[in-house]
Amino acid sequence: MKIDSVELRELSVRLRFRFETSFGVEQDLRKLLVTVRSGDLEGYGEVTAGNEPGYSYETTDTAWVALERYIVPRLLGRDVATPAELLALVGAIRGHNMAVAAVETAFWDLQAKAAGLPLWALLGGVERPIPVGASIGIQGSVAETVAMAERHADQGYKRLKFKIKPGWAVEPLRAVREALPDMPLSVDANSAFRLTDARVFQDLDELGLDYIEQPLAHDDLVDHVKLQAMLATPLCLDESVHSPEDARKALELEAGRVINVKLGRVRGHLASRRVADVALAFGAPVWCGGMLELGVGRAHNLHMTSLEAFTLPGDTASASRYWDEDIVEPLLEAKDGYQSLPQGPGLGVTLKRDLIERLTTRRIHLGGDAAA
Ligand code: OSB
Ligand code: MG
Repeated sequence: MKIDSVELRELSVRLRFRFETSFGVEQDLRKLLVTVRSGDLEGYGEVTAGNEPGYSYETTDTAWVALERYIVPRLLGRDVATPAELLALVGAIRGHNMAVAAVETAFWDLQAKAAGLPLWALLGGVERPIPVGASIGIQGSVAETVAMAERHADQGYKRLKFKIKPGWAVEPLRAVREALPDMPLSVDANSAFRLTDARVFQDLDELGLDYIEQPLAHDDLVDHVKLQAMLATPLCLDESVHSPEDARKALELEAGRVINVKLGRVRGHLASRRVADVALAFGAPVWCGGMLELGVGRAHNLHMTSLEAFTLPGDTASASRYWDEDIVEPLLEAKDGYQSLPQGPGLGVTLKRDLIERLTTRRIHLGGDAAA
């Protein structure tokens, strides 16, 4: 498929809640939407970076520059047959995985539309209900945390994940466990602790959590190995895994026993599938992480989760939990804790163009007819 043109748009959107993690607070988000055009077809991708380099060094601004200056120029006018070929064309670009993933996932959408197949089928997934959980930010009090937990459990979510940080971990989780004795629970520290904080994790180890996500440094495996050896609860790696090779090394060392797969963090669908394959070979469960996505990113997450290796509930909760209005139709809503795979060719969602136009704060059209 010839890559005729690529459009980048920045959208300004406001989350329905203040999302506090160990790395900061997010609510007013700047999101990038990427449209890749080939002939009459369009594929869509979303950049999953945040406004600030708190979770990753990538941000909305770095992704814009990486796409405009380095990634898109290598693709324009090229005839690309497969996602692997597209990745080879940008293979000299180190890092910037979230920026690359936005065009790589858009290309998959384009190819699935050209083939008349839903994206999940092209990825080799199975059509099935997708169990999802909710990721709950740091709250102002233990009582509010328990109330949030009960509300999301009532809504049918299959697993509740709580953000923790030094000074906010054991007390809120003990209270949630007391209120919901049988609920699958997990915590996510987003790299905020050090090995010398092992005591916190030994206390959490008593609560029967499904896993403890990224307790230690974003670039660490060695200390995670030491911590994992001290605990019965599996560690889950998020920030430490950027490629199938990272996943292989982490699982070989036993730096963790579960992997959170995020399309943006690992460079797109092909890499996500390979990470999932590596995990399967080690018998390690994987699940699909969330990055507070709009409808395009949310739909990509659901299609990826159709792969059989994804055995634990992901973070792709109902769109209405995040947004007053989402940018795609149909609205991707969970019922009783299950999302369904969008139907139709490609992503299976259509863009709400008027809404997107209203939310757009900047736009650039690269290649093709520059006036379009
Ligand atoms: O660590 O999983 C994370 C959001 C932004 C950055 C990092 C993370 C998250 C979440 C939210 O946990 C998941 C979601 O509800 O989309
Ligand atoms: Mg995480």
